[in-house]
Amino acid sequence: MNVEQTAASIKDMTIRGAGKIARAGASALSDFAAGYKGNDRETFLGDLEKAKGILLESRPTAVSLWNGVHATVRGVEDMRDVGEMTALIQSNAETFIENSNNAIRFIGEIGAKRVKDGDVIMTHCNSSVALEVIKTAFRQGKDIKVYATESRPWRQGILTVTDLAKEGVDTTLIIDSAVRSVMKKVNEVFVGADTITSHGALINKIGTSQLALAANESRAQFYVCSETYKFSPMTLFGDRVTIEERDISEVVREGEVPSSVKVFNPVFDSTPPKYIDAIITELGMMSPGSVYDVMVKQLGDRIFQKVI
Ligand code: RI2
Repeated sequence: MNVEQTAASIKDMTIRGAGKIARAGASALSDFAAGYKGNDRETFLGDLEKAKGILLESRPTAVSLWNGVHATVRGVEDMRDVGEMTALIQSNAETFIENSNNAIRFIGEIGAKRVKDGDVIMTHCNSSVALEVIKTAFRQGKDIKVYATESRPWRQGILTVTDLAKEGVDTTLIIDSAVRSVMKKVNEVFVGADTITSHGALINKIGTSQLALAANESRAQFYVCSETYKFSPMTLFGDRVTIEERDISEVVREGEVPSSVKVFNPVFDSTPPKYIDAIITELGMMSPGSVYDVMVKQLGDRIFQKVI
């Protein structure tokens, strides 16, 4: 898929999930580089900038896309000619995608250790990383039960329960408003992440913060399963995370409510760090309070470069 097609598929959610959109962005830039015909360095850099812009405009909240795109173009400006630049982009993209896939596996192995035989788990929306934790625990022979939320309006919960059922996991679908009532039975909550801020707040699918509050109330553990490329460098410098709002047609059919009624359709919400027991990353389990240190270490000298 070319850059425009990839951006359109991310926007209309044919490609969705914070990790998947990051890998799709990297892959689109790799294809753009592989198929590039010209040999003027400045023209290439201008065209690359446009391609990055098209991808980054597709969805505003998940920093994974931003980090995937920037990891793919890292070092390009230091290259002498277009041949070197396109080769670097392809190799960066390959490395990013490989690391991203490995991270999911590591997180699965680390997170599964938090699951005990007989545990009841809740998850929200459709996170490939949270699902990897649950499936790894199940493959280890642990007897588990999973409650998965429907996740209106896109109902990604249907993907989640289908995936878990294929694996053979004892899975129950619940409507979003059943979260607090069901939480009484739950030992652990595993959710994914779209973005994690420098002070450890989680930005994830709308409704995630309700699971966190209900888990806190009933003393269930609340775990965030997140690769470190979902940590947002921009938040280090004070930027707020833009919460995507999608079309109201996702919530109501035309004419279903009086025209004077306003409909609000935010896609993500923010869970404060105090409700998060741990963030499970490819670097290990960490507290939300450790995110700042990890980000600064990972950025290294690049912290002095423009990341905003
Ligand atoms: P993985 C999804 O966003 C959900 O919010 C999910 O928790 C998050 O991405 C992380 O997904 P959307 O694309 O990277 O459905 O863990 O809006 O697959």
